Order: sequence, then structure tokens, then C-alpha cells
Amino acid sequence: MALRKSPDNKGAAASAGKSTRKSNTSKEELLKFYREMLLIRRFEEKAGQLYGMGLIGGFCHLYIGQEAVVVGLEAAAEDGDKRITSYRDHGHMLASGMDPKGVMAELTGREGGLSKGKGGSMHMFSKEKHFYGGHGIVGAQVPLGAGLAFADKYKGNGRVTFTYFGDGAANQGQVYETYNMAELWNLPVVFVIENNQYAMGTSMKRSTKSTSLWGRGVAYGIKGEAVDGMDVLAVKAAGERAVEACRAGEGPYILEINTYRYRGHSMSDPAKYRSREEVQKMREERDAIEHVRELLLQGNHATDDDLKAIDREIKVIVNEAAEYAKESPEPDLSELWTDIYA
Ligand SMILES: Cc1ncc(C[n+]2csc(CCOP(=O)(O)OP(=O)(O)O)c2C)c(N)n1
Ligand SMILES: [Mg+2]
Repeated sequence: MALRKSPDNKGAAASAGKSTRKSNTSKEELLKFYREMLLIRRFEEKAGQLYGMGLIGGFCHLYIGQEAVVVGLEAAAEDGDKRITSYRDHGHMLASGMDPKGVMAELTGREGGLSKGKGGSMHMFSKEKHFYGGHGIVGAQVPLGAGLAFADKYKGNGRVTFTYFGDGAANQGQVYETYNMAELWNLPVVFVIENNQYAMGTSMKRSTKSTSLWGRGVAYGIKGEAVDGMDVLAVKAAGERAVEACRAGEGPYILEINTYRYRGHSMSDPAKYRSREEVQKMREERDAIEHVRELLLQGNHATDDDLKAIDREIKVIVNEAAEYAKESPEPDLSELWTDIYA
């Protein structure tokens, strides 16, 4: 077992200061990251607006601020690899290539939605894109993710499963039962802890003294590392190490990706547990999209106008998704009796 960093080595997400990192990637990849992260951000902003207009009901958990996590890891994934996550899932769907129209129409509960308007924000799936949800029960997706990896190992198909969960979920017992079995059976699963520092209104400081979440895997013999989740290049590089270990048959790998959510836990969050200044500081100093924007401009890979053109393209995609989600009809009443287990 090779540990990559000492268990108390946190990623740099929580540390302030303007980025001085250099990129060793191509212009094409930077532009791709910029576009993909921006799509998620603009999509989520639009979802927030539709929610405010009463067009989306129920729970809705936005991913704004965390975009680099899923975009970086998708860049490390290969065709056929699987992903499964919690209720904060729209970013994962878009990054895996699911249709923004189908996702938005599901949020508005319409027939054109990916679950025919019957699932909503937390219940969408795509077999084609190997996206296994969308789970509202905190931590429930962790053993399921190990199960997906078990199936792939059994079939010997070389596939890897990305199992995402939060810092709050990381305090659950089922996570450690899963670690134990996953390491015992050498399952090709990357446990991705999206450490956005809060579980609803509870900060990490208030919920645990064992603050190296990836380091907890050491007790089970699982390799892992902490990653700066506001740096999409760092996320991709860590993802590649994890995936390589899994595909080499070295079993599971834990990535604790330090990130931050800019919005409330869900659309109904009074946000009394943290200061506006804290959020503002992260947005101004550590924003992942701004980081890539700087790399593109400073490296002369793109001009301001080039980036504005991308912004316009994304706006069109998101507006079209919103229009579709408003115009698609509500599901027919007869749909109440389909897709159910009796
Ligand atoms: C088993 C269970 N307990 C409690 C809840 C209520 N709940 C929903 S989200 C959440 C916090 C989870 O935080 P974290 O794992 O850090 O994920 P994040 O929301 O930050 O992405 C809680 C307690 C739930 N949905 N399921
Ligand atoms: Mg959290």
C-alpha cells in the first residue's frame, strides 16, 4: 500500500490567495474544461431562477462552486466507466454527457424529463451514460457504488466506478463497511469525497475531530489523497492516479476533493451557519472557472472575445433547455401506474 500524502495533508481549497499555478495542459483541454464547467454553472443558475419562479418544486440542491470536481474526474474517465452520486447531482449528469433539456425538464416535472417527469432533481439515471443516480438518502450510494464495481470486476471488463459522496456522508457507518469489503475484494471503485466543508448547516469542525477524511481509509488499507478541488487540472491528475490504480487491480482508491458550495445546501437554506464574507472570499479568490479563464488568457490561448463567444454558446444551450422544460407537458395521469413495482 502506497500512501500518497500524510493523512493531515489537506488540499488547498480552503487556503486563500490568488492562484499562481501554471498549467501544463493543452489549449484544447483548457477550453473544454472552461466550457464544461460553465455549462454546469449557468445550468444551475437557471435552475435556481426556475425554482424561484415556482416552476421547480420539492428539493433542489445546486452544485455551483463544485464544478471542477466532476469535470476534472470525467476527464480521467474512459468510455464505460460508471458514476453514482447523491442528490447534488445535476453537475454529474451534465458532465457525463446527459442532455441538458432532459435534465431541466425533469426538474420541472415534465414529460420530456429523463424520468418522464416523475423523478425530479434527485432521481435521474442514464444507462447509456453509465450514470446510476441521483440518491436522496445520504450515503446510500456508497455501497451501491461498490456493488457496481463488484459487477465490473466479476465481468473482468476493466471498468471503474466513481462513487461520489459528501463530507457529512463520510461520517456514516455504511461508508466504512463498504471500505472494508471494497478493499477485501479489490474492487475497482474510486471513492470521491466531495468535501465542501458543510453538511447542511453543520461545518466539519462541528461534526468530527478526524478531519482527514481520505486518511480514514488507511485503517482499511485503502490508498488515497487530498486534492485541491478548485483546480480542475489537479483534480484530473489525481483522478488519473486513482483510475490507474483501480485498472491495475490494486483495488479501491479514495480522493478527498476539497471544494466549496457557493449556494445554500438546498433552495430552502437560511444560510445562518457561515458568513457572507467567507463565501465571497472563496468566490473571489478560489473560483475554479475563473482559474481556467486566467490560464487561457495569460497563456494567450484565448482572447476575451473568444471566451465571450463560449459564454454566448452556453447561454443558448441553457436557455433552450429552460424553454423545453417549460413547454414540455406534465405527465399524463395514466403515467401514475407505469414504472412502479407492485
Ligand atoms: C440518511 C439520511 N439522513 C439525513 C438526511 C438529511 N440530509 C440531507 S443532505 C444532508 C447533509 C449531507 O451533507 P454532505 O454529505 O456533506 O453532502 P453535501 O450536501 O454537502 O453535498 C442531510 C443530513 C438524509 N437525506 N438521509
Ligand atoms: Mg458537504
